[in-house]
Amino acid sequence: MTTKAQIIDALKELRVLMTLEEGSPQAFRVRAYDNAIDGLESSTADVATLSEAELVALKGVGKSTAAKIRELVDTGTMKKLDGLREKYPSEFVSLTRIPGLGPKTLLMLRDELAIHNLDDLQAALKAEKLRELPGLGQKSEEKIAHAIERLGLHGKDTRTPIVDALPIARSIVAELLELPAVKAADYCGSLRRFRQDIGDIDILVSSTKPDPVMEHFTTMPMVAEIIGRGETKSSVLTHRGIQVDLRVVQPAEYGAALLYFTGSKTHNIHLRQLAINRDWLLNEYGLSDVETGEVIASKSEKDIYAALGLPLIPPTMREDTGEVERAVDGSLPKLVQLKDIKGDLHYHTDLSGDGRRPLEAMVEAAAERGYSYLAITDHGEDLAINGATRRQMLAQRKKLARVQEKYPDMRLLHGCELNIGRDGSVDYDLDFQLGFEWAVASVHSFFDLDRNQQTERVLRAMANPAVSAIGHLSGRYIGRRPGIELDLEAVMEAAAATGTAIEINGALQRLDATPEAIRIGIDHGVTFVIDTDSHHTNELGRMEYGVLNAQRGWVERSMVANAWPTAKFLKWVAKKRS
Ligand code: DGT
Ligand code: CA
Ligand code: CA
Ligand code: ZN
Repeated sequence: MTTKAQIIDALKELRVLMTLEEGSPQAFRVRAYDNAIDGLESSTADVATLSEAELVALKGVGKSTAAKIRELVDTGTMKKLDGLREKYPSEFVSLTRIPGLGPKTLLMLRDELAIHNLDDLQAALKAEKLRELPGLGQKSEEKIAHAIERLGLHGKDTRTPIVDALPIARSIVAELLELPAVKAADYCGSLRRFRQDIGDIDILVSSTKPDPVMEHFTTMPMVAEIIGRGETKSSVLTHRGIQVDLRVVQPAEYGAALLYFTGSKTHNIHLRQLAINRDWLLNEYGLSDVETGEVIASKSEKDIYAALGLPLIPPTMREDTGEVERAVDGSLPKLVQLKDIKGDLHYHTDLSGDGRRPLEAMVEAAAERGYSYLAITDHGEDLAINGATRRQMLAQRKKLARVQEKYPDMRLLHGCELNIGRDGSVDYDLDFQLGFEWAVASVHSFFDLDRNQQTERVLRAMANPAVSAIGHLSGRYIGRRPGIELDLEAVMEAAAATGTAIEINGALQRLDATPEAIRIGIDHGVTFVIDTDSHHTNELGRMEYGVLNAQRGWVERSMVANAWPTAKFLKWVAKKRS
């Protein structure tokens, strides 16, 4: 049984390995996988059941990729992929995440200095070996060492960015749920708490027959190595080097196990203390009376919290940073929910060089989600290759007015994603900027400026009346590109003072602003917007991730501008622009 998610996952892995093989992400064969992944993601067909000819008929899928997909579905493996995995082990591949290490450089490091993993690289940096190679110098050594530091990569403890872990966990859970022996399955641990990076994936299954579950789990095609296999507990390592732990528990204990394995450890310890205060015991099997051994609650998390006199604390809050105290005194924040969101305000069409679908299709997709309003924000002209000229923007504005007639229930705003320049100025001139009805301004360049300079440019952008929100605040890619450094106290204070919203970006590889930044923003009374930064109709689902990240920062509905009704939202938007 091969799912669409597994096929896409295999192609994504092939894509990364082919980048090494070909020496460039722009190589023809790499681009071919990009197009195929895009085609499969856009298709609504059950791709695992398609013939080779039917696969080729999908947009972007070529003959050789179609053959590989059939090979995976029919045999459970792809020879090409297996060969490349042998050639490039996962600990070597993971070095591609470090900025400054392109495929060509990495292969040179391997051939010239025998660098096969992070430990080797760090030893070579320490011995100042890189500077002896062509194209590298002392500067590159410093840059790479700084990136390793900022990304928090430390040998074996390297954490996996959520964007890599979540699809794997969801596909394993979906697969296990298909087994007749499985009553319920969830991923838990740090992933369920929606941390930006995870140590390992924890999967929990409810079943009275653990045997077939273990068998299935340890023989999945993604498994590279079985670390341990027991009756109710197993651990495996995937081909990409991610550890996955599985636990099978009895249905009656599922809630207690879910609570326990979701953690965090410190949250659990705090709850256990509340239990002890009542002469109860809380563990992975349930909440029970110490003296009689009688089980007080164990079936669901809600039951256990309720028995302790608490409302259900959302997984995103369970870090023991004050949530238990707030629950105890009845003042747990009412976190924003996906269903509260009424529109998207960072949204691209193919007018942006990196946009993938036309205006009509992008608007249609937003209407299907039932949004009350939507801002189109293609890139401003300063963004190399991807930006739109004044003429193009004005033409789009006319076109949008016509599209608006078809959607009486959704207010369309003509907006722009402005680029924050080195000095904090943005594209076009103020008159033209104010001609838009909404603008998100983002940092897309000069990532290396120091903290003062970065803070200054963002402050200057926020002082601009045409800037409604600051997009992806740090400009980071989790685990790959460290963000810009900012004086967050100063930024949030200015955001509140100028009435500029701070964006919470749902792109899973970004998840900006960070929960820490959000909490500082809340202290200053900042207004937030939660956006998807969609470039394709298949990216609207990111709103869920934006909401979960907002929850990690304890954001309530009232603080989110795009959770407000249309009239209130429009009034707020107009206020700063007037
Ligand atoms: P990670 O994997 O490093 O991103 O973080 P977690 O939170 O997923 O931690 P992990 O995988 O070691 O364990 C999963 C959960 O199991 C953890 O969040 C809480 C629970 N847990 C593990 N060990 C202990 C423990 O010694 N005491 C308690 N109370 N809970 C534990
Ligand atoms: Ca974990
Ligand atoms: Ca674990
Ligand atoms: Zn954007």
